[in-house]
Amino acid sequence: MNNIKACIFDLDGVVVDTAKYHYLAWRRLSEELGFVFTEEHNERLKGISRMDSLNILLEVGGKSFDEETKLALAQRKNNWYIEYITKMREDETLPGVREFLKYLRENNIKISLGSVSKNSMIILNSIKLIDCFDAIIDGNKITNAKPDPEVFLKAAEALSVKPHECVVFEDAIAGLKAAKIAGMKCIGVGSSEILHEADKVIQNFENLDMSILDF
Ligand code: B16
Ligand code: MG
Repeated sequence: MNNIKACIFDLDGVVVDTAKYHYLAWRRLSEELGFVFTEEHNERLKGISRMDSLNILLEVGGKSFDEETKLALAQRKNNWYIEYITKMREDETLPGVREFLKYLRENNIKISLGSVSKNSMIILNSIKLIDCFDAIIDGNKITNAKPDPEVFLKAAEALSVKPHECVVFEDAIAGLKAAKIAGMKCIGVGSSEILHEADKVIQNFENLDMSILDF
């Protein structure tokens, strides 16, 4: 038995693999600016806010711009990104996620999204997953990106549960840190070598049962 009452899900890299679309859009921007941005560079952007991502991209390309230009560049990237994510389909939901969300609800576990993405509603709409969440906390509702715990604390508040009653599912180190600072358990989704700060690590959501919430 445990005292877990809620699960909070990161979006990009946990529910869907949007990293490839972020990459396509950032690469398009780098090409316009005249330099190469590789998939390896893109790894550095996972879980990081849009403007922080742009700053890393510009550092890779050795470019600097004033704030106004940077906002316009980020907007340009985002417009391309939105083109891609509006075309996403239900079968792009990562393996086992849809079934696990349904299973949690059947077992009276509350469910929230906890993402820094400002595009989360577009994505959840495309993959038809909005109804699976009791609360949705995303980049439009927070002022501080991960590793600040704000996004997860707001999710707990929205679900009327205490932080120590929550488990966070995360694919990024910044997200694991945020969960820990929030006083929550966290389960890494991906490689245990990279996500060693997590309480547990899973490869995907297939064949999970309630024992995953035992700590
Ligand atoms: P947007 P998450 C994060 O989402 C992504 O991992 C990160 O790569 C992205 O830059 C960030 O959202 C902002 O996204 O530009 O759509 O607002 O992992 O917290 O769900
Ligand atoms: Mg993520």
